[in-house]
Amino acid sequence: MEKILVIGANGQIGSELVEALSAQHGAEGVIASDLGANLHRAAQYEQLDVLDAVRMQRLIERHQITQVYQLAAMLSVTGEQSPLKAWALNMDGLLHILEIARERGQAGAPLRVFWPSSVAAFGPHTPAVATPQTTIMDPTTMYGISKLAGERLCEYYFHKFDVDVRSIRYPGIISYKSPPGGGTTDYAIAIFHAALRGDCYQCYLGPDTTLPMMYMPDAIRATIALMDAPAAQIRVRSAYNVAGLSFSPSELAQAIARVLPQFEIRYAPDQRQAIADSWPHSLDDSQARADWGWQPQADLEQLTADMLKNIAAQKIYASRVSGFIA
Ligand code: AKB
Repeated sequence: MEKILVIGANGQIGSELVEALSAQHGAEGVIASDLGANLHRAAQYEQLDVLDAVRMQRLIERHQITQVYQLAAMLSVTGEQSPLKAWALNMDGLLHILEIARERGQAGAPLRVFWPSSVAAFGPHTPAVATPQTTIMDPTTMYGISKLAGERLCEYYFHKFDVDVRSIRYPGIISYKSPPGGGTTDYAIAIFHAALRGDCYQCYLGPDTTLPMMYMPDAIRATIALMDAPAAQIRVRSAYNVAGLSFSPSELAQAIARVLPQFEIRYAPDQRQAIADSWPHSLDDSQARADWGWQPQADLEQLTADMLKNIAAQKIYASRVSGFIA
């Protein structure tokens, strides 16, 4: 039986991953962990600072963990506010778990590791359309630099120490359950909340800034499918491109306006524009499709309808909108 530890369980992806893994393995098979309190009422929860390697190791031994999802990280915008902290958190968090996995593997108790990379690992010289799996990577943010370095570490630990580590280059993830934390793609969530409040949304990216995005159910499916795939099928040990959908703020605004015709958007690009401009518009994910059967499901219309319905059902944001039925 698998025993799974999710580090960063209070975050946007972590909270939904714990739910999905508990549905698959039973709540007794999944331990959520994060810095503070058990925000999402996980059935099993341990406080853990990803920088505390000793506690991490004890916890993994005590619970006889077989799989770890190490999701704790600082994203692109907050990373630029504190670059050295972003480097320390993103790199040491990964190194600690890779070292523990190396030691456990050598002791005959192998640990499978998931670590998230990002489209932020690409840069201005990367081909922007249908970005290939293997290409130029020259990230300009500390977050992106840490993701590229992390990818190299994952491949290194796989080849050198046989650590079964797997990774995805996440696009911007869109979800309604938990807020994102300091990314460049966060506008694609905030816009729905503004629309349901009846506010004109002031977008910090220009109207034509196309970025790769993914709806959370697709992101969770991709993550678990990659971790469940037989090791022999995983031919990429840095990180896989996975595409969901690609759209610009104006295309998303038009999709929202098809449901809420009174919705308005205004554009006031700020320093986040430069980050977005250095990232791809779309990804070629043929390797993930071939190796472990990746197939995205959500399209822009579905995503828009689902986001509006679910955020409205939370009631907090829907009060000033008339004519929208959740
Ligand atoms: C961010 O915007 O920083 C993240 C990412 C694309 O990794 N959502």
